[in-house]
Amino acid sequence: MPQLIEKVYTPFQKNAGHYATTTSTPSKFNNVRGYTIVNGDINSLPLKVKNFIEESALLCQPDKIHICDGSEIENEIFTKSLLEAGTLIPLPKYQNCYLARTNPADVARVESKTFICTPHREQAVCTPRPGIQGTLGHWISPKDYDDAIMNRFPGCMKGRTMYVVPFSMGPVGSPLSKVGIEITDSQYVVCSMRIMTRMGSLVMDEIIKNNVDFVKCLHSVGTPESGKVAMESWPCDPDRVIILHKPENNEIVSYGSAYGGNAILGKKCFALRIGSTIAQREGWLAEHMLILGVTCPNGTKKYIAAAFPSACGKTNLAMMTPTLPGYKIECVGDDIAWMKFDAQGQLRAINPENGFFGVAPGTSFETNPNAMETVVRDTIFTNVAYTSDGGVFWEGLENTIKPGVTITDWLGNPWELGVSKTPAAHPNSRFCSPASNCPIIDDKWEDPEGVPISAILFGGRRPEGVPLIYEAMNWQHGVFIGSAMRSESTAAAEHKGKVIMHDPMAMRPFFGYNFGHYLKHWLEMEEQCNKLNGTMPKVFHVNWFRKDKNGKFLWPGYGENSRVLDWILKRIDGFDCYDETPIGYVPTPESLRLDNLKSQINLKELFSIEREFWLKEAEQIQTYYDNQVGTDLPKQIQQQLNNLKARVEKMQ
Ligand code: OXD
Ligand code: MN
Repeated sequence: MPQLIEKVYTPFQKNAGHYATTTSTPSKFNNVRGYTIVNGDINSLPLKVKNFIEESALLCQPDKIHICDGSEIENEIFTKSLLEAGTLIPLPKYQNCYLARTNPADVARVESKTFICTPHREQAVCTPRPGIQGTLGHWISPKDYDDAIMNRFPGCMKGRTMYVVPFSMGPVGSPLSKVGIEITDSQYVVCSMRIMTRMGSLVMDEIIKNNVDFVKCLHSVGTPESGKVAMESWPCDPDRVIILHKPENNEIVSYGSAYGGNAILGKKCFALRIGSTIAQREGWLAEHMLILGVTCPNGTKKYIAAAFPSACGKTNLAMMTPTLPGYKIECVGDDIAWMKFDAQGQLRAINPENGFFGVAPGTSFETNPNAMETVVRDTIFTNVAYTSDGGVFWEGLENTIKPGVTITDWLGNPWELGVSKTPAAHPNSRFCSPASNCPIIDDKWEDPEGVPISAILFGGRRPEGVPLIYEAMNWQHGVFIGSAMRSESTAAAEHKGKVIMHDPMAMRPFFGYNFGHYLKHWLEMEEQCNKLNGTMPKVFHVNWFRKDKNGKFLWPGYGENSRVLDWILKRIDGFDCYDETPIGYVPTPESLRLDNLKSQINLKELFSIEREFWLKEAEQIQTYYDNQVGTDLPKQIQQQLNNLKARVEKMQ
């Protein structure tokens, strides 16, 4: 935030007569408070916390301040008031579940309005080729950052309560965890943060006891310039949304949206954008990855992390019901992994989140029964449809609708199965559920030491050319594969249509610093591991989404992906069950278990590696690097691409 004591004053003076504080002396802002503390004791808080609250209050001018304790009773009070305001609709078919419907202009992350602020542009983003629009994040100068705040925040919480939410990303007290304080004027956000993070007095006590630094997160749903909110039950200011990050101050400022990653600031803003900058400084990795544990029939268990772009099946993989007999999958997390080497050089991961914020459409008893079991308790659904029997509905749940039950779509209109032409649920509608409700949550999911990671998977939606699985030849090759990831766009962000987009490491919307520097950091992890005499995890690329010429998926996916995990486990154990190809190692035909598969698999097509396709792919990766990364590209990554080109050129 700008240095409030001095800077808040300027616009306040400009707007003389408009703001109550105009004539007050800002350095004595205790005099100009004008708010009541309705919960918590601000004077018992460490000075840095108190300052953050008071500066935010001075800027936003709420009527009341509520310091959240995270208790059950507090949550009940907020839920009741959200029900009264019409923000939440009860779902009596389930236990303690509610539906929120947003302003239709506030339905997804807004990447185009998400910025990283650093003194110099090249610290935050790569320098694209002249005339080319950069796609690896947006930089904002410190001055524009301050201006953006001062143009939006002064007085934005007038008439509202400002909630102070202390939260921990990761189990409270774990050496891998970090804490934050989110200040927000949305009870919906508070309730969501309570599900998605460890939140409340426990965390404030940790800040007080250990004097730990916290990430400052300021959020307001905003007040449109006209002063009129379009939808009382979902105030927001979509025209002026802005999501700001200032890594050098460990600071996040978000205005205008109450939706998901824009507002639940522990998630993308903290755990990924600010998290990746802290990780770079401290020598670890903050990644857009699920974490799962897989136990094979002989009882050995391995943990795997996997990076797929938003809405590409991370939650489904993390909660998979394996079809291969004797296998068991347990879920540690479905979206974010923080990974660090321990003293023995073993990479260990925690899931910094406490809940799932999963994409609802497509989730069903067939595709993800564990998620379905998770969401029927303690869940806030957003922008799904609801049913006259008090339940929810979305695309994929057609066979759950009993005769006579009617459906209301996410916009509140009657919706008829097989008749209505628009989707019942918004394609980016979500469930927000506690991870502890997941029937297959791993018993080590809250282990403060994290779980040992044996393999990292990269993947995306690639309808053409990319085989079901291939293994990187070494760490550098693996980092290259991650950097060259591409995937069909989805509804998780504001992109239009289905285009194959570059989404390096599945992190394109989430880098907190220059992508070239990020790759360098990834490459350096190997050195760190070697110094500790550890073993690097193996790296793989998977693609469940390859289609045949008629547009039909070549691989059944979901539980059948356990067959792919089985091969990965064999490779982790050092079995020599691969064939070398120009793009990496693929399973020998007999090593990928296809026994008892219900459908016939065209293995040849599923694993075909076409010279023309890969020449073109290599060319497109080169263009991408040249256009987007430029001189920031580490030379080892360019070398990996040269090697790929040379190997593909030699193909018959
Ligand atoms: C998410 C996303 O919400 O990636 O997890 O968009
Ligand atoms: Mn995600």
